[in-house]
Amino acid sequence: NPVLFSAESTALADDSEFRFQQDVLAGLAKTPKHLPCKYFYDERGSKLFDEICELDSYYPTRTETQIMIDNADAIGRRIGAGAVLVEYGSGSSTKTRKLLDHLPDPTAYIPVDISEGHLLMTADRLRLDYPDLDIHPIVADFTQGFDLPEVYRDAPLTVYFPGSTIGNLESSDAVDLLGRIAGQCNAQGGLLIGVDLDKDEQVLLDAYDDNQGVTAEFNRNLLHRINRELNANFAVERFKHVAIYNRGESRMELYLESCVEQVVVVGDSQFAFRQGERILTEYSHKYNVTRFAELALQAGLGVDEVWTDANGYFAVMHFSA
Ligand code: AVI
Repeated sequence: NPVLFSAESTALADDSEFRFQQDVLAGLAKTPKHLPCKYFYDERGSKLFDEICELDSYYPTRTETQIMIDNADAIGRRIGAGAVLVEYGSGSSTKTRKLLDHLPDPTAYIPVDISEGHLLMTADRLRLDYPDLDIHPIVADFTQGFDLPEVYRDAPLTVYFPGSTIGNLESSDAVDLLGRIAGQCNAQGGLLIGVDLDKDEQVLLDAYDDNQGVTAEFNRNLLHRINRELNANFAVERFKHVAIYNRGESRMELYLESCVEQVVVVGDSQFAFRQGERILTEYSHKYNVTRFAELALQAGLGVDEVWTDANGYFAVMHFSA
């Protein structure tokens, strides 16, 4: 079970605060301005994201969940007996329970998440419900790489990466991350990943610009976070949420658009905005099964099996290294 030393946790927190500051200052100094989407997820951002997942118009969560339910036995057989399951960006591990329930005699579950409080609370709950399973949480930013416990080196290791978070990375970063995953899962293991598929533009626009304004609030929350944590003075109501579909790149793009000409102070720095100038806050790439399999192949992962829904909105794919 986990041994989390507070000194290590403090170092991680200091390091991540410093990175946040550096990334924000560098991103706002770029032309066009850009803020990394991984910073959406402070406490309020994570809650807003959970609300997005409940919206009728946000199809990915319920579609992926249904694919997992409909194919639970086949997925369990594919992963096989005695698995060590490592989940990237585990959050509250809701989808994972369904998977764990269908795995034959799993050895361990290793949830990996950047948000320590959430992760440890979830791990405690899981220990109560799965007393025979070794639950070993790791506080880490999986995009930066992390070490797995040595004890599981020879067990069949499956990386579980649901939610289509891979789509939030640019393709070269996605190949790098998939390459690191290929290095983690051994010959008996593999990767089980959720991939959002390209589809009708209106379905995408409704999902990323919902009529209740939850996604708009989720996007703008990044500015509230910067104000609070980096001593900034964004007038948040002077930025509007913009979601566009870039057909050439098969991706949704989220922006915060300045409604007026204005100057914003972040710590000791100042940033000028023209009226209508946008900050890019997120890409959400939409693949097709063949294109994603080709991307994974560049990282040394070969596709074994694919499960999709009747509309072809989403795919759950299994790969081996
Ligand atoms: C986490 N990620 C897969 C979500 C997505 O759909 O790209 C984040 C999100 N952005 C706006 N709505 C949801």
